Amino acid sequence: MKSKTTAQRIKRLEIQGARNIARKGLEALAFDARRSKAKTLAAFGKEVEKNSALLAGARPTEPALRNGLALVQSALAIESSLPGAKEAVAEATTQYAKQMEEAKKKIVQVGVKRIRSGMTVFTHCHSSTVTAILVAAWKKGKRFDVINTETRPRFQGRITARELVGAGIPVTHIVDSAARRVMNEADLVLVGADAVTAEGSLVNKIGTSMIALAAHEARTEFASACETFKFDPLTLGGEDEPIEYRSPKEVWARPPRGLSIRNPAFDVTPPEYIDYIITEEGIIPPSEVAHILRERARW
Ligand code: RUB
Repeated sequence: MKSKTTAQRIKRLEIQGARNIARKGLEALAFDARRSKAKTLAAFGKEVEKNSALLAGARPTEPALRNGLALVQSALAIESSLPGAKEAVAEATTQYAKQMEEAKKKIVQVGVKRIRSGMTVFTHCHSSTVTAILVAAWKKGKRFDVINTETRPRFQGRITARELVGAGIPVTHIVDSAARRVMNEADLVLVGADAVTAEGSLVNKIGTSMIALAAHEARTEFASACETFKFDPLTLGGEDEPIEYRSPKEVWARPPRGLSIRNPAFDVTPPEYIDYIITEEGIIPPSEVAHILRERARW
């Protein structure tokens, strides 16, 4: 699919979740690069740059996609011929997709070990990484319950509920504001991540930080399952993770005139509320994020 169409689908949440956004975004970039009619290396470079900007701009809180696009740009930068450049885009996008897939497999292996029979896992929104861990744990014979939020205003929790129920896992669905009410029943809060900052803060679906607070108060373990390519190198350089604000229409389609509505898509959970992050490099504390980002910056 073309970059323009893919960017629109990402904006509309027809493609949602950080992994899917990164995967589909890079596939679109590679698709356009393959079909490019550019006659010179410079023209081709401009096309890739324009498509990258279009895809990256679709949703601002997505370092997994941004990191992949940056990888393509650096692969392109060392090419001196048009065929070489085309090859470089194909190679870099395939490589990144492969790395994402391998990382997910390792996260699932590690994550499954954190799920014990008899426990109740609380999750929020729809994270393909979290559902993969839960489904794999269930397939291994672990028997546990899940509580999941509906996730206003776009109800991504219904995608999670459908996937887990489909796998045979018992799921109790709650409205977001019931999180504190049921927190004492949960043994582990497991959520995904859109971004993790250098100071170890988790940027995830709006409501995550409130759930983390409730978990902290109830002494319920709080963890995120997150590939290290969601760590944002820009935050190491001092930048804040941008938070996407979406259309007020998602909250209230026909509000009374004069009402102001805010619709932030993500919020920030500080490191003190996060017990650990499940990554492809194993379980790490939030304080480890800066080390990993610094190692990457050295490459
Ligand atoms: C989805 C969301 C997910 C992360 C991780 O938000 O917050 O928890 O993206 O997902 P949205 P994954 O629906 O607004 O994209 O583990 O699949 O990368």
